[in-house]
Formats: sequence, structure tokens, C-alpha cells
Amino acid sequence: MKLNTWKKALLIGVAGLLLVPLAAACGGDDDEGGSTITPGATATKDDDNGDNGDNGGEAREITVDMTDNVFTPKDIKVPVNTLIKFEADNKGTAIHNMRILSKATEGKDYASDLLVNPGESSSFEVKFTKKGVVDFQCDYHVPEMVGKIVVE
Ligand SMILES: [Cu+2]
Repeated sequence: MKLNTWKKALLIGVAGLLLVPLAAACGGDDDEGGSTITPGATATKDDDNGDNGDNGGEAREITVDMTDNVFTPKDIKVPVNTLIKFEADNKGTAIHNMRILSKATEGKDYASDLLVNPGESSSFEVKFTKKGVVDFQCDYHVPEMVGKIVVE
């Protein structure tokens, strides 16, 4: 009886020793499986790029003429979540700029160069993420030189 019990204990012990490496091997496989999650996260980035592609890939261009002291056009409609490239074109004789007052809705104002000299232009890209109305202005000729953008 004593011998049998000892043999059983030995067998259980050996079985345990055999199972430990197997479990470790399985754990190793799980780790490899876990590492494949990282490329999966990269794929999410690719999806974002794909969305940009759906928007046409390139930014929509909107030229805004700046004269003394008016924006043309001064009422602009743009689609939401679409990359827009504004070109602020100074066709006047004074210095102008174009600042979109989007801090409240987009976290920052988008703007051309601070000083756009006569005969020069300045472009900048914007993607509005919220629908609504956003004002824009020339910092030097407020409140005369203003306009609004309807994001829809
Ligand atoms: Cu101005």
C-alpha cells in the first residue's frame, strides 16, 4: 500500500513536470497572439487614411480674396469633416489676414499668415469637425472686414 501511494505520488509529480513545459509553451503562443494586436492597431490608422481618401484625398480649395476692406466671398459653406484648403489672396493695397474664430468649437483658431502683404497670398488647411457657423475676420480691419463659414 505504501509503495503504491509513493508510485502514485511519483506519477503525479512526473505528470506535473510534463504539464509545466506544455503550459509554458501555450503561454508563449498566447504572447505571440497578443503581439498581433499591435499591427491591428496600425490597421486602425490605415482606416483613418482611408476615410481621408473617401473625402477625395486632396483638400478642397477655397480662395478668399482680400481687398480694402472686404472678404470675397464673405459667406462660405463647407462640408463637415472635410479637409479644406483656404487660400487668402490679398488683392488690396493694405496688409490683411484671415483668421477663423474656431477656438470654441475646434480648440484653436485657424489662420493665414499674420501679415499677408498686397499681391501675396497665404494658404492654410482646416478640417471642421462640428457643424455650425464660424466667424472669420481680418485682425486689422475688425469689425469691417469679417465673414462667416457655415459648416454643414
Ligand atoms: Cu484687412
